[in-house]
Amino acid sequence: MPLKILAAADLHLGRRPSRLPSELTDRIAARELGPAGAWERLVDLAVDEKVDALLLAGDVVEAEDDFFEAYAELHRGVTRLAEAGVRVFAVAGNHDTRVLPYLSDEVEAFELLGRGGEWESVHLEANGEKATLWGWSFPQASVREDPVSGLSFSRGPGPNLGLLHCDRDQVGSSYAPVSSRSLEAAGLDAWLLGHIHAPDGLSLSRPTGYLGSLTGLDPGEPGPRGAWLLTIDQGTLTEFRRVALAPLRWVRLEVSLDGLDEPEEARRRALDSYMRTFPPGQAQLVREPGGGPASGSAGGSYFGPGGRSPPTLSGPADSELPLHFSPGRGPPGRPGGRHRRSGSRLRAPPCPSAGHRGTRVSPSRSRWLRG
Ligand SMILES: [Mn+2]
Repeated sequence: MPLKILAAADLHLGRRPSRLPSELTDRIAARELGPAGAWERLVDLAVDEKVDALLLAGDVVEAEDDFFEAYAELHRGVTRLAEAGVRVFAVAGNHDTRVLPYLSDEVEAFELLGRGGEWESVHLEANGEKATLWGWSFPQASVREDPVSGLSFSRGPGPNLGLLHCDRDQVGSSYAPVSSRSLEAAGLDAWLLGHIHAPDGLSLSRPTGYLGSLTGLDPGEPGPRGAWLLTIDQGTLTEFRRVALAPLRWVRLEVSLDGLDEPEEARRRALDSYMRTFPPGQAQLVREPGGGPASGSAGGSYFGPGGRSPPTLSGPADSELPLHFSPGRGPPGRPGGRHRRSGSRLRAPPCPSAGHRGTRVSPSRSRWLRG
């Protein structure tokens, strides 16, 4: 029996999805279409599929100062997961440096990793399979140092996974700037990242990158969204794929206005593009592989759920095909440092505040930033 892990990031519980058309919200409550609905689906999925652990890579909650509603949603979900025997691990992002420690103190089953900006590891074990999880949490909303640079991670048993909220390759960022180079040099088998809402195309052959927002929060977050399923079998990561469970999917339609003679022509072309994307008969209920049902709407740029049928892991993969993955880098070492729970901590050394090597800031990336 394999060890199954679900991972998600950037839930932003408490935020209302913006610019939803009234045709949609007349039929479906905005709650269902936003982070709260997505979180409920995630909990359903974890319970139904009996995963062993759920990992949350930060920015679980939208606003620290007014988190009562989000806290209630989170508390309810985590309690259900605990009752089902699913362990929940999270790291704090720049949005939830206070609420996650609070929740972790209140709910035993909710385990915050790397509290106060100190790296921490835990060992996961189920069905004879093992994994080691490393995490670091924002100690405050702004962190200008690379929390990975210069560290050596003593490998634990099984595949070693890093859980981190950070701003990758963005020199000078206030949101834990991390270079791809330091992630690679850390020697872990995968890095599950939060903060940037556009998901990377993760797979067994590309196991490090952004998980993306759990659901598209506005039209600037198009494409399939959801959680990622990792399966560990015989000591190896054997599956890494997206489960597109988001209740809402934004779709960008391309309409060429080249050679336009009169304004009315633009409307016709937009309609053509819409009809090609959502052919008649499919517009009202489009079920995507591995995800929940979605329905088209008159504006053509949005999907909404057609019902509450739960997503499933047994459908065809939404992302990449499974490939063989080799995690080994010699025999696993015993993690050193002070012990806490079943794992250990190591203190991050002071990091240089300047001179990070990173790639250039891409102007288009700033739109994904939810600082
Ligand atoms: Mn963030």
